[in-house]
Amino acid sequence: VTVRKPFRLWMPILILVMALVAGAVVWSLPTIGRTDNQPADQACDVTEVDKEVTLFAENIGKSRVGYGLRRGQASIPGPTMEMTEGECIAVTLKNRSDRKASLHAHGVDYTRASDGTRLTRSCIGPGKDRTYVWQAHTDSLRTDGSVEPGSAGYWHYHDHCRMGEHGTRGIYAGMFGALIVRAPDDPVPDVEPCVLVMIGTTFAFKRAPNTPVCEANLGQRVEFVVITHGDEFHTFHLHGHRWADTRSGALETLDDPSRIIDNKTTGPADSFGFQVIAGERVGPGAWMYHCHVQNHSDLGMSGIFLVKDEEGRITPDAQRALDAFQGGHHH
Ligand SMILES: [Cu+2]
Repeated sequence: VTVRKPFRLWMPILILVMALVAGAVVWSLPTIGRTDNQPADQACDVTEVDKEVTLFAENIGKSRVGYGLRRGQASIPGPTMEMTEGECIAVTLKNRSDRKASLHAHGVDYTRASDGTRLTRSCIGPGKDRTYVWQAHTDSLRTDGSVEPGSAGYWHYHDHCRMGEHGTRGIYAGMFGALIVRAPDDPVPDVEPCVLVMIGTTFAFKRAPNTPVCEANLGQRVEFVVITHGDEFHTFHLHGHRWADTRSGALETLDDPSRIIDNKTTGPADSFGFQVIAGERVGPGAWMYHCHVQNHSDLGMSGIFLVKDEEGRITPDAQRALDAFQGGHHH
């Protein structure tokens, strides 16, 4: 009896050890590969992407950080990314800023490896590079017959790592940009999209009269992308033009009942966009855009949509309005 006693003592210990090992394996399964950046970890094979982009994160002056396509070209907002449904894009971030940085996208498909957060260990330190992979899918029917929407939309990307869990300091430093995903049949604008980012009581840290001037010739198709960041809610208003409150800002058919608006309420991390025909029914001019929260507009949240004539000349009327806008704001 006494001979078998040690064996009976060993059995529970052995079972406990085996359970611990099994538990450790199961626990580590979801995290295997989380710091790697292998094709299998991404939403699509990084060796077969449709587009490759390099983005640099760089300090701008003392308090700002931006993204740029080349060294020394960081801007706020950063470069506008464009994708078409069905495409996969690999964005290699070269962090040349002084703190941790990442890319976190809204609206598209990505895996944990491209989530761009501390939680998923997909931030990178200063001097490091990392490739983030985004996939935009087309709409389709699920097996139950319901519609799975496509990725098309006016989205955005931003830092999620600078000096905290949520990228708050990155966003307030200027680390954000627009991400436009088009459906295959979407019309393409005639001029570069006008990206307006409402943050604090500014448009991308600028107040009137230093806010962006969106320019187009009469009759051109112009695309606006409006992104909100920070802690304020805003109401974006554009003079002389209006759009449908839909995914693209357009109506699908003549009897599409979607609401037509020229003023939209937005909150932090909201984004929307639309296309207008510059000066349609109203002609050339310096048309104002502004936040319609009155104390925000009074603090300088306004700018100009400059519609020139068909040959690209600024009309005398538009010039007078531009001068009044410049002279009416003291900063
Ligand atoms: Cu506002």
